[in-house]
Amino acid sequence: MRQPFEKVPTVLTAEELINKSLRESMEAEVSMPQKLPAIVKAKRREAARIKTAERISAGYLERLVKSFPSIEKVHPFYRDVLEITFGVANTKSLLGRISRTCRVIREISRSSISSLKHASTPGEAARLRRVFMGRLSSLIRELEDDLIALSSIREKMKDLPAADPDMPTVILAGYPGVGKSTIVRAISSAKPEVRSYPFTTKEVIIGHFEVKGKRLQIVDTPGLLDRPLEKRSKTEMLAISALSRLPGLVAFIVDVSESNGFTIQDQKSLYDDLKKTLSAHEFLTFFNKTDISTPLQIATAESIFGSCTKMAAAKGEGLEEFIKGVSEALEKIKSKNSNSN
Ligand SMILES: Nc1nc2c(ncn2[C@@H]2O[C@H](COP(=O)(O)OP(=O)(O)OP(=O)(O)O)[C@@H](O)[C@H]2O)c(=O)[nH]1
Ligand SMILES: [Mg+2]
Repeated sequence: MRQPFEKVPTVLTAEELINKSLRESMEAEVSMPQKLPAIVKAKRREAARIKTAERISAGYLERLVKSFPSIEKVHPFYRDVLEITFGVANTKSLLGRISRTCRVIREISRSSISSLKHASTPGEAARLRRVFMGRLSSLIRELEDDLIALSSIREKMKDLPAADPDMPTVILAGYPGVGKSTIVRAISSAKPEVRSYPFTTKEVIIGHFEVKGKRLQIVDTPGLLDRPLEKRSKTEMLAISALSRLPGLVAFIVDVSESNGFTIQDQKSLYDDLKKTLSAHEFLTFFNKTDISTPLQIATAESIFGSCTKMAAAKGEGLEEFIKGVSEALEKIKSKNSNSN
């Protein structure tokens, strides 16, 4: 699974970067003929220390900025999540500040090395190097908050729930207790993964299954697509917006037996509500718990939702039809998308 934020290395704190730069600069080795005058040796030694500190600090910061995925190019799902967690504009200006600092470090290194040429004593050469290290340290220290923020962005982004936004995805929806988790467990080839959104404590459950050699992804988000719109908080809406970036369809599960405490009419209201929220997605409805539903309940569900695939997920009934239904619908969506491209 490719994840654009995987390549971002561990972000050092400002102090760690300063210490690393200073330590390695003092260990810089320069080989010089023994007979050189002391002042020449001092100048070469101090120049090597300055260059090493520049290479370690600016080099590290440049790599950090470069390793960050291009915000314009990442999948919109990741861009949405970045917008929610830290803000795309904030992230861009933070990366811009780090890049600017790199340029300033390179500049002051150059000018310190050229001042070294005029040093007349080893003591003066050492003083110039110390002045450089002081300026370098304060430049890096100014990035302290940016580095902390970048570290937290990295932590959140590299462990996102939607493992693969390019994989055809079935997003499960329906009131609590309708049997969504039962379906994920029953059709997933392995134990479904459980992750949390970086901005809420809500868990996202991702399962994978295979149809004719093709891997499909099934996503269950307890507590997210199971309530009417007006009861949701802003972050929940943003989570739904991120979710809506996943390519695929919504499988709406109805508990026809009404044993979850919601009438079929309640469930239809939720369905209508979600259709408005996820307006770009195709919806496919499934009737679950038909093993404990009365003929009247089934007839009512059919009069409200039309004819739908009947399941009894807990007993393993209707799972084949579920898989067939969603994979055919996903195929249709795919060919429609490739025709419109
Ligand atoms: N009789 C019957 N019970 C079922 C069926 N499918 C699920 N159940 C039961 O219904 C209960 C709720 O199922 P879940 O799969 O946890 O429902 P859910 O939609 O994931 O619920 P939340 O996670 O709370 O949103 C469990 O006790 C299941 O065993 C079914 O087809 N028939
Ligand atoms: Mg569940």
